[in-house]
Amino acid sequence: MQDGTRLNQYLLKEDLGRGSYGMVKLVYNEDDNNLYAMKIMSKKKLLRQAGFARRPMKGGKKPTTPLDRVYREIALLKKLDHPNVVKLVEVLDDPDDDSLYMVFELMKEGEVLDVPTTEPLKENVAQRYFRDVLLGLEYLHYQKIIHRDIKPSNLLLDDHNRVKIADFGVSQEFSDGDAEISSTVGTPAFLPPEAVSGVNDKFYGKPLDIWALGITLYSLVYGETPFKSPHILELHEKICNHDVIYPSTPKVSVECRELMGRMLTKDPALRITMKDIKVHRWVTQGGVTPMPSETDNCQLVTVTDDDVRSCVKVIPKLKTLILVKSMLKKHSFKNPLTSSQGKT
Ligand code: 8R4
Repeated sequence: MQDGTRLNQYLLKEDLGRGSYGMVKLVYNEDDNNLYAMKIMSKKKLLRQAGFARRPMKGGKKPTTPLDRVYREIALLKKLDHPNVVKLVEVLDDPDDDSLYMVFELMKEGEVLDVPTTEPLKENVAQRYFRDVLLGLEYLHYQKIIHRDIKPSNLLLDDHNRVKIADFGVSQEFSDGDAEISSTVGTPAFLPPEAVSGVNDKFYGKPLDIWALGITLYSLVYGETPFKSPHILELHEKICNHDVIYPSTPKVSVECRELMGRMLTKDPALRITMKDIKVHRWVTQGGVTPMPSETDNCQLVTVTDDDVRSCVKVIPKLKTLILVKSMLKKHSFKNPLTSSQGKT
């Protein structure tokens, strides 16, 4: 084993990528002889940035410490069970150490598309992926979770060419109706006008995810985001005031452009909703392939105090943790899974 670092039954291998709140490594589970993806996070950082597990608590049972909130959120993530949401298998925690380890099913093919690219997806492939993301996102919204960072690099492919949503690092739970969001986290080029204009101190979460989904679809079919600038204020200005330009190449159908236009509607109140995207003619191929209903796609997950208590596996103090940390400093962002298959 090149690194030789171990955490319980997991042998730590190459880096896979970096998400919003920590890095993700390829690991080998000696108990079941399978590969997994392990996200390594710092509890301190989670608490300091307070971007994880912000749950608006309206009366009722309130968690005692901020760390309780983190664990409650982990308990929820662990209970999520949907074919288009990356499955969290196990969480390891050393109470005396700052690191928290989340073990996910491995998505062997990695990110759906590395944007920008000169080789965007064919429209029919983008459509298949988009339908997967729609179902995953509908499920998250149904669980009252706003993802807040939908983008191609957070959409992962498994070996059956199915897309699953990853990186809940900045996700937010909301209580009723829709979340009112105030801070701006997420990726600048994927943020909607209401989040960057500076005139609103509150905006809704679902339309924010829908806008990001629109930028994502645009990126999948054109290979780049519609609004670009190296200067953040200029980027914001474009997002708020510029029309979306649809290049003449690659050729994209009017149906697809029309859908993108409705997701990229500047006014969040006029933006298309999940319900209407699901029956849009580009998504259903004019009614030929309808989407499953919300009822068929979603089942509400509830989190009990017992879930919170049992969601993490407590691991004993390990000298190897020091090694893991030193490994965190040297990262390569290549996909060792596909690059080892002889591609150059
Ligand atoms: C991430 C789960 C991935 C996974 C993009 C997170 C992010 C890391 C960069 C998304 C993940 N199988 C996060 C879990 C959590 O919250 O930051 O299963 C996986 C994951 C990543 C890969 C595979 C993967 C493989 C190759 C290249 C890139 C990512």
